[in-house]
Amino acid sequence: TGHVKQIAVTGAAGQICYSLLFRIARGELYGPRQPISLRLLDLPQVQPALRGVVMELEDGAFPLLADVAVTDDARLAFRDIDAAILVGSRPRSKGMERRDLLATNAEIFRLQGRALNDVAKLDAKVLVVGNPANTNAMILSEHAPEFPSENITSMIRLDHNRALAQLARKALVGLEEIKGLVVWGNHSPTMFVDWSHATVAGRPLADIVADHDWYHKTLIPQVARRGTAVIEARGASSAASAANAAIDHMRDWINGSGGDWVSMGLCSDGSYGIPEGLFCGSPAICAEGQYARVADLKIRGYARVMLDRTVAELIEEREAVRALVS
Ligand code: NAX
Repeated sequence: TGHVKQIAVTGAAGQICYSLLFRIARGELYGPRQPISLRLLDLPQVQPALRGVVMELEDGAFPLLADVAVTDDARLAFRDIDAAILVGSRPRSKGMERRDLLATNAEIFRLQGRALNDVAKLDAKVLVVGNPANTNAMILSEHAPEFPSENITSMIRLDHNRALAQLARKALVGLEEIKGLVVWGNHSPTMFVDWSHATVAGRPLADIVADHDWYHKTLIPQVARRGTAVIEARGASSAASAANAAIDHMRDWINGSGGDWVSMGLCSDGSYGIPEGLFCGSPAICAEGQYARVADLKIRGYARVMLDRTVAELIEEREAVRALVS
């Protein structure tokens, strides 16, 4: 099976995966000529539900889907993988303290980090979707010391896509015409939609929209609250759009972003005043299976304040996790 791409997906019995897996099976990550094999990981108690998902994958009769394996063991799921999308995490249940939520997820990503370290190929591309995604990615990376931290990323693409869609609508331009948009920081209401580098046909997007009040008072809070708005309307959290963002993130990383910026949660190299080792939404350009962080941007005034604010929250999460283990 040397030429079949091995893709691990965790939380495979959950609602995001119910959309994600079928799109991967159609070939949306590696393209229409690349056979793939899925390794589905979820908890022991949901294995029956997972078998139902496997039946439906079979019933999709996907020509590219060479094989589907199901397991509750990360070491089996991650062996020799080319890519992993880590969606599974413990959601916050009623009455659960934030501390318990962090602790439970820290334990999940500690174990998965070890497994990744021990059995994955060093060039595997990993995306963490499960919340708190940035901090989970950091824990994963810390427990996979031999696995390159640059091959671990976290998802901020849903926020990026949400912002892009609203901006294109307001500016009356096509989505693909907007270049240089970035969402910085934590995947949480503190994330910062930065339009200060964004352009349409070389013209600053801010000049085209003109209404700066709208940017500050409508767009930024609207993107921040979008997840909650979807829950209120749908009675369940964003799933299809989250799966779509995960596909966009991985597909661009694998196939390139056509010269444009995308937002990815990247392990900080210390630039932009983001402490090294934190996973932070950042601008990147993808080409030939690699991403390059967009460097040397000027971050001033409002942008500086907003970036510092979301970074402060990431530092706080890191301290909270540190306090739990010591
Ligand atoms: P579901 O609760 O429907 O599914 C989660 C699945 O993960 C369940 O099947 C559960 O059994 C499994 N799971 C739990 N612990 C596991 C472990 N240790 N190993 C393997 N599987 C495990 O949640 P869903 O709506 O699919 O959302 C999944 C995660 O994505 C949540 O943490 C959610 O908060 C997060 N999201 C992250 C987004 C982002 O932009 N980074 C956006 C969408 C989403 O909110």
